Amino acid sequence: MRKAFWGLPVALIVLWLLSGCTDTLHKQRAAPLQGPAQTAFTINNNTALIQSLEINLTGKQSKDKVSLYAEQSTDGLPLAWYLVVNGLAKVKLTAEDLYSFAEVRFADLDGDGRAEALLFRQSSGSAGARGLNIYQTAGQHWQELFSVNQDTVTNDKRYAVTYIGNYCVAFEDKETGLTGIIRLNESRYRGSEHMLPDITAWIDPIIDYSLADYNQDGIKEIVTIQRVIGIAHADTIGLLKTTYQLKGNRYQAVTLTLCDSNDTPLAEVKLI
Ligand SMILES: [Ca+2]
Ligand SMILES: [Ca+2]
Repeated sequence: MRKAFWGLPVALIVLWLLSGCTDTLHKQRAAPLQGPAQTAFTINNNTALIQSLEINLTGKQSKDKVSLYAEQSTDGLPLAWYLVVNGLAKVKLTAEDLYSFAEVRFADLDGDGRAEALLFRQSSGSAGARGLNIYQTAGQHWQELFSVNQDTVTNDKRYAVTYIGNYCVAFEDKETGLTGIIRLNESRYRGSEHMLPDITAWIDPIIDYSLADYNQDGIKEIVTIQRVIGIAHADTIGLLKTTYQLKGNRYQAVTLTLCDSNDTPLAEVKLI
């Protein structure tokens, strides 16, 4: 009994001496409790709150507080995006495709009644490139369901876009074998017909994502949209659409479709 009585105060004094000062002890006690798989998010001088919202993710009565933070360089460029739920970091995005702006939205894509987190990013450039990562919100660690790495510059080794005369352009994607003929609207090129033979492969990065249950199986597909450019950047002559379907725990690209500028499909290849 006597040993146990003295044991606790002695241990506290030793801890106090090891820590060097009472202030450190206070900070250690004030830190949030951490489970093995949870990371408490700390705000510092380099983090900026971009967006904050409340949504019921856990199924409990009270709503969860979701915050989107940017870790920024001294000139304000994002170095990382964080999604934080009730003070715990669930997502840290530091890879390529950070873009300049970000926004989080929630939608139930797989039809299980639980919202997935959609982390959109947007560039400030003229192409209006957009990035999207999607996460399942169940469990301590959010599972990534969808992400796409894209070239921000035209990969002219992959695509061939050639004017073949008579207001027609031949399109070829050498990687997937997708080929098609894009018929141009003659009236758009009055006075600039001489520029048509100069059309070369110029495919913009993804500018938008369409999320809808196209095949009506209860699970939303994701369609990424890229512009096929004609004689100038303002001249969209076609659209390149990649359709992703949820296969197990991951969205996979299933088809690549070439459409004309009115969104009419011209040609399609299967990707799996
Ligand atoms: Ca869901
Ligand atoms: Ca579907």
